[in-house]
Amino acid sequence: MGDIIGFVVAWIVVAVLGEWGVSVLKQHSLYYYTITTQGLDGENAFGFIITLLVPVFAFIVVMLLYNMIRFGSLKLQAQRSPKQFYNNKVFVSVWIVISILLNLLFFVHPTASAIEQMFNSEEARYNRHDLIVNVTARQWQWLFSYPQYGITQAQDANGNSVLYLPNDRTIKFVLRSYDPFHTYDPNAGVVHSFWVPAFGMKQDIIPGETRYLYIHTNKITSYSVNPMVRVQCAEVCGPGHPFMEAPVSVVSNADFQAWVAQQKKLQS
Ligand SMILES: [Cu+2]
Repeated sequence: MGDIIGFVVAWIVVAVLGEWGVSVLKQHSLYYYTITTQGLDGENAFGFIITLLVPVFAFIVVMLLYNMIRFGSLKLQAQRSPKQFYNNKVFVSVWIVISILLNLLFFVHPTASAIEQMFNSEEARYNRHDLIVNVTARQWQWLFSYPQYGITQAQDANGNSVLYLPNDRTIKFVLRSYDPFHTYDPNAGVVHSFWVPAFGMKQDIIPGETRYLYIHTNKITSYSVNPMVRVQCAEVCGPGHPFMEAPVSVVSNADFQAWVAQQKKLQS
């Protein structure tokens, strides 16, 4: 009985310390940096799972350490032999029932509820007010065009590709892999992956296919504020792969309109 009380006390102490650690982590953002509502959903789902699993993890680790220290064989030989048993039906039953319930819970939430949220964001496809950004991935460069604004290739003063987005807006990325500068076969593309770490989302780009990624921006920020705010290819696509990146800026709507006007001048 004394061992059970000792173990339970140790378990509670470690679990409470663990939960405190998780809450500190949450305050400092579990992901590196999140700038979309979708990224925030992912962060919340991760927070939900980790909060529930800390006591489970603490139980296993404390059980292991407690048994090693308390019932270590060297110590036992010198002292006494405790009552041996090979099966504790109550313990095994409770363990199995809790495991099944936790798995069922995680299947329903956050997994199934996240799928429903993804379907909801797909409905943005029918929303004409969303900002459309056409993304072309080539070896080794990202090209961005804004068909609603007549911008064929967004670039900075030095001619490098840049991605500008207005804050608090749903954006539909249309993703394709081909090479407009490849003279003999523009469709001889390879697999790339469109990844902005701060979006909390990623989508592979397959030659010959058109894929989509929907995000809703929720923070004014840029690559100079945090390096996670950049497009980075996340699928090995040749020697230039690590350098296949482009800076991202999320700006206010007024700043976005000013940028559009400036880009239009650059295009002509
Ligand atoms: Cu690539």
